[in-house]
Amino acid sequence: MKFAHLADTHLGYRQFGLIEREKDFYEVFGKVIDKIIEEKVDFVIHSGDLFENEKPSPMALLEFQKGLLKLKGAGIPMYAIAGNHDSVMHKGSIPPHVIFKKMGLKVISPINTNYMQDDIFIAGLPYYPASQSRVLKSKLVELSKKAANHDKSILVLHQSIDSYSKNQYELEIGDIPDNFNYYALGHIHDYIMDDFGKGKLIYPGSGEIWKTEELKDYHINGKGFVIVDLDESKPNVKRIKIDIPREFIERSLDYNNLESGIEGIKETIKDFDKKPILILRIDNVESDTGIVYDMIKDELGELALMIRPTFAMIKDGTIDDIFMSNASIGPEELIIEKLEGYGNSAVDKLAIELYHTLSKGRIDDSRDLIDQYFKENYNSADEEIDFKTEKIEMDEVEEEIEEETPDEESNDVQVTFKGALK
Ligand SMILES: [Mn+2]
Repeated sequence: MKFAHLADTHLGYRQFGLIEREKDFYEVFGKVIDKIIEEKVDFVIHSGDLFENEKPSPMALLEFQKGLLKLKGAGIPMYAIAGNHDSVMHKGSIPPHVIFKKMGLKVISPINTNYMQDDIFIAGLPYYPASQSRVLKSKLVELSKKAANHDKSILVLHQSIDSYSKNQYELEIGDIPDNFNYYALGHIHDYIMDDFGKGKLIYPGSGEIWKTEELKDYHINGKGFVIVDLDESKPNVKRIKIDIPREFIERSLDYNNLESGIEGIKETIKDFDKKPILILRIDNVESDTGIVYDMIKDELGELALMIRPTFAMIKDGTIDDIFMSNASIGPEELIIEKLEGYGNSAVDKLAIELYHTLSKGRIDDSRDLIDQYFKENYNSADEEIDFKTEKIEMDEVEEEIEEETPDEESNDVQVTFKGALK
């Protein structure tokens, strides 16, 4: 039994507000699907953040549909959970994954927590925020008990764990049940492979460079996914690297040698198939950064998709870092662009107001804005938001869809929580 494990594909992400970057993410996803089919796996697991957000654009939905139908055509089922990006915690909300159930996508959710793929028990849960980790932990205990009845089992989660993400995590490594054979994780965008429980714990990493902070790991591990063979006593994990469509070039330049520095970069990137993203640091800047930026843009603008320079100024003997992105895109514009098409002016307004208050460190004002927003839009003043209730409502919607359209092509045993109780 061989399966592919991928995560954090973030379809629909328009990095730097550039359509080219959105297409890069689609291109990588297409390559991953082709490679999966070539490898003749038995099934696929996606560990969350399939889409960049919970309301993907038609383009993002279509790109996923294309991949899913290709897999279906090759007889390869796909299992998926919702991540923090593609799930919502509002009342009555469902993740976009649900749209694809009729096309065979097997959504692992709080109600459909587990499936059987031949003799392999596949269980998982969508992303739970740190504030809900108590609920998450109790659900993990239940899944662990169920897994005990099977020889081979896989746990699918979209969470950070303290061992791999020191600063921010929802689970400690001790919270993870140790009786599964494979831990198919998502959320951390770097590639992580570890021994855990009865087998392996893997974060395959994101498919593309979602944040420039990922470059360090990218240069070591590349981007891609893994293929896992569960026939051995311990899972055999093979890392498959998938070339990303364009490179990110990081360089430091010295203001006093700017021309030769620029010339060097030109030489490096002039024959690239696709224009790279340039991340430049210019040290010892003595003049107006605008002049330096214009000079870089004049020389390299045609060869690069995006130039992101940082300037280290010489000012009164001290060095002062200034970040300057493309002048046409400021944070406020990015927020507006990001929210475009959501059709929710109340959220737009809140986001912009929060940007203004938070960037000025006005924490109390920000809190008031949020409280006011929730009071107006979701709850009466004295009613607490109950995540659990919302989840149940979400499950009911999912179940309704299932009942209306029994999946006749699928022979998988679907044990739901409610079914198991009965
Ligand atoms: Mn992600």
